[in-house]
Amino acid sequence: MTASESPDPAAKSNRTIVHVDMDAFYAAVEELDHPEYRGQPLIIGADPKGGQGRGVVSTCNYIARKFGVHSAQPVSQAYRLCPQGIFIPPAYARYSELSKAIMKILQSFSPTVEQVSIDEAFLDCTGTERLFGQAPELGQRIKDTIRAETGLTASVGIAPNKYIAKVASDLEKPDGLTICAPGREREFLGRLPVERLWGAGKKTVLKLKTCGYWQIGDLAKAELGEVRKALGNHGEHFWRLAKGLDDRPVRTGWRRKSISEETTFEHDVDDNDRLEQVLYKIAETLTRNLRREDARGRTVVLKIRLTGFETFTRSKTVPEPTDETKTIRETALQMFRAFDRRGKAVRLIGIGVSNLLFADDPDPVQKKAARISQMDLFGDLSQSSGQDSGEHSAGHPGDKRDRSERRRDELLDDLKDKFGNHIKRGSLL
Ligand code: DCP
Ligand code: MG
Repeated sequence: MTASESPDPAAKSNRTIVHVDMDAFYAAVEELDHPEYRGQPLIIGADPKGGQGRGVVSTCNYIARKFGVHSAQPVSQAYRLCPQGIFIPPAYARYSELSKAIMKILQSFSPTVEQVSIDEAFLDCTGTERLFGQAPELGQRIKDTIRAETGLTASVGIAPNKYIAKVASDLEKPDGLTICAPGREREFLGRLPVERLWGAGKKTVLKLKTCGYWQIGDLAKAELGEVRKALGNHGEHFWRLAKGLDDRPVRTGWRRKSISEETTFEHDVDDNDRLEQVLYKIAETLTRNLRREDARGRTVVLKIRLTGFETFTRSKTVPEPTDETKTIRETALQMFRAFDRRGKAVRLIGIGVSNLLFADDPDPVQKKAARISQMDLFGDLSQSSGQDSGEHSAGHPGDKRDRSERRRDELLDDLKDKFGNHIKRGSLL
């Protein structure tokens, strides 16, 4: 039994779950550091190059949103919608610094804080009434403390479970505070559109609407059998959410779920050799980042965006969690070679790795698996004599390759740390 399956006595009863999400986070940090940007449309993302830029928008302030600018939009489009906007590239180190400060503040309200992204976290504040007051007071205190200590505004949702708390924090952005009292879950969700079901993508939403479920309340009233017919295996999950039922505990110790690296080309690229070279480089950077975080992943994802912005992903799960450049590169290349571009050139290409496992994972099952992988690693190093240690081992041939590859990856990481990124894999071979 994994930790997430274990019975949690707090899960079923009246919990006080808080969801905090910072407003226009990257843009708000830039406004904080550069008061001259305030009051104007501010867009964080790749250089728009006077409308010829090829990257995407990370986020924008609420003034820019009025022009129709939003996250993940091509910067060229953002520029067309809002040419008078201020466009600036992201400064991740600063956002990360403030993110840490915010998470620290949240920990002063509860020991159970689950960070889910750079600007977002759940807190289980069950039983803190005597310390911080009832939900409205608690929410206001959290917002005020963040504001006082960082100068930034947060939106807060408070509800008996994670799903409703997350929906609530988004309803009155920016600077919102929205509360759903216990017992009012169905009423709270009832009139919201099915797009608000957590985890429902475009396909699920379309299926729901085709069956006549437009509002969450429509789904809550439906028979489970009907919902299963419409949505298959996921039916029950969404049906329970619609009824306001969500037992998931707040779990401490956030870990990223995936890691990725991508390149947008200045001009769309049609040449397969060039694309493979770029994938080669992306695999290098990505796996180096994986190793830096002591993480390994099982699922390799290839992302391709073609001329015209059509975007595709392909994924493949490898037998063992890995951080090995060669395995990840070859898996991505296989998917790339099998992908039919139908003659279209490539605008963006990237690789992601998900199903991540960390060496110091708190989950006992994962920890065990990670420890086994670590033993592999130490087995390799302890035999180190400047030769390919695989030759001394009694493992199957796959192990041999794995170990020499690992040695090569680590050597290259060290060289890059010392001499910079221009060190190339080829020079080692
Ligand atoms: N982000 C990004 N690319 C995306 C989405 C988000 O780089 N496609 C980054 C920039 C955001 C930050 O993550 O500032 C947090 O994401 P949110 O979805 O919470 O968006 P914001 O905080 O910017 O705005 P909101 O007020 O809607 O939460
Ligand atoms: Mg946010």
